[in-house]
Amino acid sequence: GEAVKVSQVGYPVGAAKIGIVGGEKWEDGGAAFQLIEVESGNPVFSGTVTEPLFDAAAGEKVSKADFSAYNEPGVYQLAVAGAGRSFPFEIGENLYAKELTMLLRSYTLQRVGVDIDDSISGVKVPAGHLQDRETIVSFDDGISKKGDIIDASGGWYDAGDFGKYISPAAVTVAQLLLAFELNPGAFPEGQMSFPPGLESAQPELPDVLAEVRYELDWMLKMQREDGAVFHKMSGAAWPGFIMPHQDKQPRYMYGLSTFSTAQFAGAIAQAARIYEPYDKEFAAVLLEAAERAQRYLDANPSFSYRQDEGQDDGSGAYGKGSDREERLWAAAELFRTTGKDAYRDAANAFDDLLGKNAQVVSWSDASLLGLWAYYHAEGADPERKGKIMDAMTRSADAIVQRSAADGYLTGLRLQDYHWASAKVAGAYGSLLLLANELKPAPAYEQVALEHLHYLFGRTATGYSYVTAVGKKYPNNPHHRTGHASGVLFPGLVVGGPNREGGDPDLNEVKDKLAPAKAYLDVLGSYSSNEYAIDYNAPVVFLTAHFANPGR
Ligand code: 9MR
Repeated sequence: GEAVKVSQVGYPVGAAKIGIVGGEKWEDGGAAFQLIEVESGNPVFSGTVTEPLFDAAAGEKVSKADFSAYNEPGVYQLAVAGAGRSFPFEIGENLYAKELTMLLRSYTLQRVGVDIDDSISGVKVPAGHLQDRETIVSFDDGISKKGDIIDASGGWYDAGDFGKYISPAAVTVAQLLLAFELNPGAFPEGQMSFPPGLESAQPELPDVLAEVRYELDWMLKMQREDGAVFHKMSGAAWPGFIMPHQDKQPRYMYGLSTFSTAQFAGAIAQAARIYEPYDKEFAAVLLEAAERAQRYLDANPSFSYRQDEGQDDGSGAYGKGSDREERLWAAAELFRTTGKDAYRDAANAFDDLLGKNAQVVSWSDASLLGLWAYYHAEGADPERKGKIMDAMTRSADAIVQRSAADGYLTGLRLQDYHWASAKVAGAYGSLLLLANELKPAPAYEQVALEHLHYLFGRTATGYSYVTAVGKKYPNNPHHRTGHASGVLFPGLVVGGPNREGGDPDLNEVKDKLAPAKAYLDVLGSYSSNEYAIDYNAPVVFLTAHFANPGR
């Protein structure tokens, strides 16, 4: 399975199906390939691979084996003369439902403050960080006082560490809710098989909304009376590789930023709209919180991000130097949810962001969520909608073009192989699907699927970047609870190749590795092998689209 790369999950009937063969010595354009049915051992389709093309990201030549014309459901391997055989994979009608469930259940397994005993994955975690009920404010600003105590219990751990941060939380919640909004058919009743005690108390709520609510309830606790939102909370020092309940250090509220307040307003306004049909009372609580956050932003029009001593010593920074992208999102999402003119006018103040190419969603840039919300708001200005359409299709076209020239069929540029490149691959796929909603184009959908094939194992390293998905996947993710309990949590998207390095293990070897191969499946490599909630989110979005039988 090393030289012949395929989606290690499989290819949908009717879609393009391409395998990739490469390696330092690969020169064999015109080599024969065969599709072999695993059960019978019989070849069912054959062809020749394309002329080798040098792929700069992988640092080697690659050829493509195209078996798109073959559409019989079954389990197959791709065999290429002179290179070997791929891992087995499926061709099928209804793929990816199992993977979607795994990706979603990862959030349940990351819950803070509850006992988890999950027979499906074998994950067993005693409730941890009960001290979050008494989170200590770390600064004075006239409204908060150093030493104030706030209940900030619950939510999801951000990643392989134990921090809880508003920026990745907001964009994660937003992408999960958007996945549900656009593909309700991919989220059937009972999908999550919640571990005992974690079932939703609201049987009418779709499982994904019950899970997201766990995070929303925590986010609401991060907001002050005046509408401002704390940036993050964590211990003062990085915890070791221990179980959550063994990390007894006090936890602090750190920072306050206009961009996390705006991200909060965007995600919470979106949630207010989506929960409304199921739970009017909760939706009203959400809407009040989002509007209060927006009032704080209106009263504090310049960017601010408190930096207090020691605040990044034991947790991630998630810092950026602007908040306009997030302010656009907040105003546009409130406009869409409420229809109020004041929010439309507030969103209209960000015209410059409508004119540029659309950027993928990330914790450091939520503008695409703003464009999307504005476009779908009733009463939106048609001229601005036209600009949004142009911005999104221009970006989508550029990804399609790059994918056609790329050895592994993704839109990843050399500079995209930085910390969390796998998330970027998911986000490129998501942008294509959003563009496809505005202006349906078979190429947008197909190239989005190529990004899912990449994430599921058709990569230069031969790894699937999702734990327990495919045949060769990360076994040693930088994940404290998994490591300390000895259980690999399934369905975690890891950061993936990162040419820039960032941890001692990767730093030692990165300069000898091609960008798309700068990945280490070792515990210590937090800059290439850590999981985070916002890495899973775009992959949920992509997978939900292709798992939705009604699409
Ligand atoms: O995902 C984040 C990535 O975009 C940043 O480059 C990196 C360095 O600041 O931080 C990543 O987020 C980490 C966070 O700071 C702390 N928790 C673990 C996150 C995943 O590695």
